[in-house]
Amino acid sequence: AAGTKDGKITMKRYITANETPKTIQSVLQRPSQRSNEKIVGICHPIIEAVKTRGDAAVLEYTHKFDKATSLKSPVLRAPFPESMMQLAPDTIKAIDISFENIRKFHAAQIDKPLVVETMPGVVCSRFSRPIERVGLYVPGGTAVLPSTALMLGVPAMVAGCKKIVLASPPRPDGSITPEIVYVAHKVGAEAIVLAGGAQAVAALAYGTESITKVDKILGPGNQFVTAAKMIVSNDTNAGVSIDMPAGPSEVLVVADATANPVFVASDLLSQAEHGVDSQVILIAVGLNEAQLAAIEDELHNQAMALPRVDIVRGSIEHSITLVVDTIEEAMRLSNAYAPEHLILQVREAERVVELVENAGSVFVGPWTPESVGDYSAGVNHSLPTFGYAKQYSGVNLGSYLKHITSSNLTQEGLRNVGAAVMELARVEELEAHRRAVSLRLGVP
Ligand code: HSO
Ligand code: ZN
Repeated sequence: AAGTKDGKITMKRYITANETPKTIQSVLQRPSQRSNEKIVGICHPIIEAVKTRGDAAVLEYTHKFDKATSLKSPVLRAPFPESMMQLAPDTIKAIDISFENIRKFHAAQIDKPLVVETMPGVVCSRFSRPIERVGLYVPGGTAVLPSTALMLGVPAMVAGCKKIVLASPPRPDGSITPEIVYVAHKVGAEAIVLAGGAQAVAALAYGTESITKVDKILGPGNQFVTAAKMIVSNDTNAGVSIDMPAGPSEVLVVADATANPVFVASDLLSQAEHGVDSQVILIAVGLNEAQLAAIEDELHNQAMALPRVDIVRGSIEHSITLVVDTIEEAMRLSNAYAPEHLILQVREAERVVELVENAGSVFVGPWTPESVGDYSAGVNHSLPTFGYAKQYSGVNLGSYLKHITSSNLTQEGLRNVGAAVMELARVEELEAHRRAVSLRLGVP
């Protein structure tokens, strides 16, 4: 059986040619999430409490949920003390290199203002301005994630957001991971909210005595964070937007006979170790029994040597291998699944990229493990999960900007377009609209 307690750690295998399309569709369903209503029901009173009682409520929840009972203030303000960002030189170097690559890639996304003359004398333009205040949620939980602080903070800095506030649950001693403090410092954050969950989201959305209200909240999180983000973004009185809905992390690897089983297994496992709810899918293109067995043996052996083998067992339990005949079929299935991460370990991987319709981020060829994108290549790792790659982009520079349009007409321009405007105003029976043109042009 798949990923059983002491048996072989292995993904359930399906040969698509032997199954009905319906079966394949159903095995590609994401594992269902804990009832959303229940989570929402838990979040509502927390959000209300923070809204009405501010800092005191945030602190109470942090004492309760994060066990940081000694914490006196829910916020750490810049300039952050040196003593809170003491790091090994190698760690500083790794953060600095990653920071610089992420900065470069996101700086290249700055778009020049667009100017189009649609008719003589009718000039339309579009330009961008940063969202003024952003709140960046960096999850706690089973791993510390300074890389997420980089992925959210660097584009905010590049976009020119005036206020950058991080939020992350503190450790039980009330402190925050020094790597996260260092990143907060590097991106110019004004504060770190020492809270997690719905209480952190509420504090960012509504503000408290000591926490700045923000205009947009970005960042991944567990189901409580996601539900809270949905709730506050639906509250028209909050005036806050969010990046995207989030679900458990996932990877889909497409591998053919040219793929190295060692590499394939390591990529599957690097996603599997994130959490028991992570999902990992292998689409094997034209592999025979021996080739499939080679990957499966690698997966088991590498998994057994991992410190987080227990988490891996959990995620591999609901992960699958699909054996298909052609790369076209593989990509059809991948596009239908819309993976957060898509890894292509196939011949002519670059050409296969052209077949990608739905994916958060693509990793091309044998030398591109997902880890490079998770940390240091420069691409963002805050990506749409749970099939949302069908309609959402990952976090990018545009996530921190508004695009504003403007039009600027000359008298000649108004003459050129005026008749169309007046006619449509007449059709819509909006006479004041029509007159705004006719009075200017001196026509009836
Ligand atoms: N793969 C995760 C990001 C991450 N990996 C953070 C390591 N640290 C979701 O894209
Ligand atoms: Zn990862």
